[in-house]
Amino acid sequence: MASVIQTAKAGSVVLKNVSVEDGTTSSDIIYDAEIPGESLKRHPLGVRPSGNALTADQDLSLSMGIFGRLPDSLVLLLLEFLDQKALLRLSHTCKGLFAFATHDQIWRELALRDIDSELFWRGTWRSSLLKRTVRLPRVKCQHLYSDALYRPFQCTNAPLEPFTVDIPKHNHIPKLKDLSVDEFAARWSDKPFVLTEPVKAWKVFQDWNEEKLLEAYGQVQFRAEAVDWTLSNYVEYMNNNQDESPLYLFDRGFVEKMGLEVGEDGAYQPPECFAEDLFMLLGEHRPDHRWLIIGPERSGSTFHKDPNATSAWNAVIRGSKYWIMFPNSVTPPGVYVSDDQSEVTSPLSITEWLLTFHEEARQTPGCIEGICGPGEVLHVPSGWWHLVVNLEPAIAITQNFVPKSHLGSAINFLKNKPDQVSGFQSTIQNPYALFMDRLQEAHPDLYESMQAASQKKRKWEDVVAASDDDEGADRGGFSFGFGDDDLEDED
Ligand SMILES: O=C(O)CCC(=O)C(=O)O
Ligand SMILES: [Fe+2]
Repeated sequence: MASVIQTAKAGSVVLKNVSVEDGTTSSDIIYDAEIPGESLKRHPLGVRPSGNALTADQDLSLSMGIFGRLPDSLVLLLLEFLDQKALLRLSHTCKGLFAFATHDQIWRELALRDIDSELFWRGTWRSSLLKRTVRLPRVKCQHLYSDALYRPFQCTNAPLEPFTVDIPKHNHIPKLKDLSVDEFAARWSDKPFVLTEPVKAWKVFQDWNEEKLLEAYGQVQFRAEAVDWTLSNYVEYMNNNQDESPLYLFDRGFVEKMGLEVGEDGAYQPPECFAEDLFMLLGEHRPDHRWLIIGPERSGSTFHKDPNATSAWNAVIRGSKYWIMFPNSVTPPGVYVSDDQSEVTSPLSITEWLLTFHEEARQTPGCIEGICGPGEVLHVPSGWWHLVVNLEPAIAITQNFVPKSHLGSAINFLKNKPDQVSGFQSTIQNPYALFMDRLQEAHPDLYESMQAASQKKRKWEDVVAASDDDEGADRGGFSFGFGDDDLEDED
């Protein structure tokens, strides 16, 4: 078995007499990830990008048997079918498969496949699943050439700052001190902007930091993507992980779980200009509309539009977020949308998108970007695309709402995209009918004008369809202000 000796390199330890079946010798294995002065660009096992194979005189994949003949991404995909035991065994067969079978993304997939909320975070997914802190032997794999292994490492370690500086002048998201309801309705409900003042008066802005949250809510479970973890476990994860796309705490039940009061004199209060919210008419049946968001650097949200054609505000309590946004009609570079907009495909990780498409995006007309810092709140108008990345560990609250100016969009969405409507309790069979009933009851005039706009639009579309039949002409692009620029009436 292995005996351990200190080496000349400070902080690292070499294993002696390790029996690894491909002939790895003691000098092939180094313990400890921290080697002072080592370039961040170097993969911990020395794995290099695929292109290096072209000029290489050695290639570890030649000793990987059948696996060595498959594309590296397919090897990773196949390994996702294995369990812990099989992965451990495979990792002992040769250096190349050691690198693949210890790749932490595989262990993350394994953990998330059958997630256990009791899973205690130990720095890597592999250690957490094995229930002990296992420091990975640093088998030298500099003759393994694999983008599938190298790229996630590169993305995890790519600095984000270069993407956030030198924002072209016309791309800047405007910053305002505060806005009244009337100013918002008259000029701003279609534009992203940042308010710099109102959040600074919130109790949670004064109170919330990692320490205090842990003290008060450390044992409360919150939702982080597919996992329900205690806040204390999530914070352990947040402060010590190497995931390319870290799990993001995004909890819709935080107000109840934390026993918060919302409103004047409460823990927080929506800024005045966002107070008008017609989905409030749905009362306890309104779809999910507020979330606590916590995440480390690199965590964030890939490109999406907010649900049910709602608008949103996003208030940063701690940390900072970089936002890049596009209006409804401009699909961001690198994002592919199905005709009915029900499916959005884009690179899996935010950093991958930034590395590949950011430069082009910045030059795309309509692009708008900026950083939202602590105490600031950003407005996302209905229908706008946005990608958000945390530049440092961040705590935020977001809330979705329907201002009068986007009521048409929300109604049209509920009516014409029932398969894409989200966040309602499953007992609500017909969100559209429920909302229209409530609207008619509370605001008969508004209800009538929405109905009239809808009918006008339908008539116009009949005319266009008839003339298209006659002339084969394309006459899209006109709307009667029903606020539904990209929503086709599909009934
Ligand atoms: O903070 C974030 O990651 C952004 C969340 C988001 O998409 C939103 O608030 O609409
Ligand atoms: Fe969003």
